[in-house]
Amino acid sequence: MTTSLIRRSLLATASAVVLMGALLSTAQAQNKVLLRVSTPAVPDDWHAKMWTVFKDNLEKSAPGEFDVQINLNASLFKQGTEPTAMARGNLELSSISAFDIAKLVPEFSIFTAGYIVRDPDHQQKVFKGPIGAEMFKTVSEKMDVTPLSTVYLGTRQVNLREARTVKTPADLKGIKLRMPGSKEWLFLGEALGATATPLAFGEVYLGLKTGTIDGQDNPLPSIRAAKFYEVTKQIVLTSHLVDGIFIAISNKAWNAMNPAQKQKVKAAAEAASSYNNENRIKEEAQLVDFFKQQGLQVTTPDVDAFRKSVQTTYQNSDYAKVWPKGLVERINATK
Ligand code: KDO
Repeated sequence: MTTSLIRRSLLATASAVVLMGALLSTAQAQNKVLLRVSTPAVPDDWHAKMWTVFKDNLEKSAPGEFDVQINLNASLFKQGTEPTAMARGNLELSSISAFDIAKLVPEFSIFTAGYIVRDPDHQQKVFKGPIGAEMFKTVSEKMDVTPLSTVYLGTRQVNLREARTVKTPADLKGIKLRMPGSKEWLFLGEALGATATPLAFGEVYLGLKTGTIDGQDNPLPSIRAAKFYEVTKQIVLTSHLVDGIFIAISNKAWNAMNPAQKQKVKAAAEAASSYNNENRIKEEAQLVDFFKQQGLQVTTPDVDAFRKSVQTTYQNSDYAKVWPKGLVERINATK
């Protein structure tokens, strides 16, 4: 064989080895269970970071078995469209809100109502108990997604571009308060006394900066993580909604898993929620000082006046008509 022939045959063998390696790694990747995550959360918020906890936890309990792909900032699916994407098989995981669920499971709107859930501990007890079990069963049947754990998003507060005196809902009259874009969210904004304006989370910073909106509502940790404090002057501690989101998986992905895989995925979701909940509760307690240092006014309104007005608005609404009889009382009695 000539030197050039030897070189050519060596090169051919080398390319074949590289090709086989590439095919093998593709095959390996294909054997992994693909878990695509989509969330509007910004990277510095706890419910964004919790997905890394989920991924790491799963990698430890089931090395090489899952391919978890995390997409933050609503980069894969627009805020609020995740449940549809999951039902269609285009997405496996997301953290869905009570508001997303209420669109398809009307009785779930009870958890979109202000001043129903008392605090993060009450929230966990409600969703880990019989009420949660009943509700999640209906969610799975009607939405084709399975909730795995309950994430405390924080207690929502009103955050204004210009400072003003706010004691009761009447003081928010005429304020263009940004809410996420669904009628359930807008109803909450109106119940607070404001003029609710729909806008996606990713557009809120600019809206506040340019003045197309007068304010927005979110829990303190999200106001910090999304830097809304840079473009607002006041936080009114209305504490109107102890907000929860739910780590949920598409039934298509869930039903394709064996029992051991399901158990590991559920455990990873619970670890992620716990990480979020602990850190968020801790940070929430410290943030009033931080915002004051940033030059914001942090004021306390007449919370009872807000509570009465918001509760009456919900009780008299069509939403309350579909709440199962006795559910409010059962939620209140959960301790
Ligand atoms: C928001 O848009 O105000 C909201 O807080 C609504 C939540 O349900 C959730 O979608 C959240 O945004 C995002 O995860 C961003 O923090």
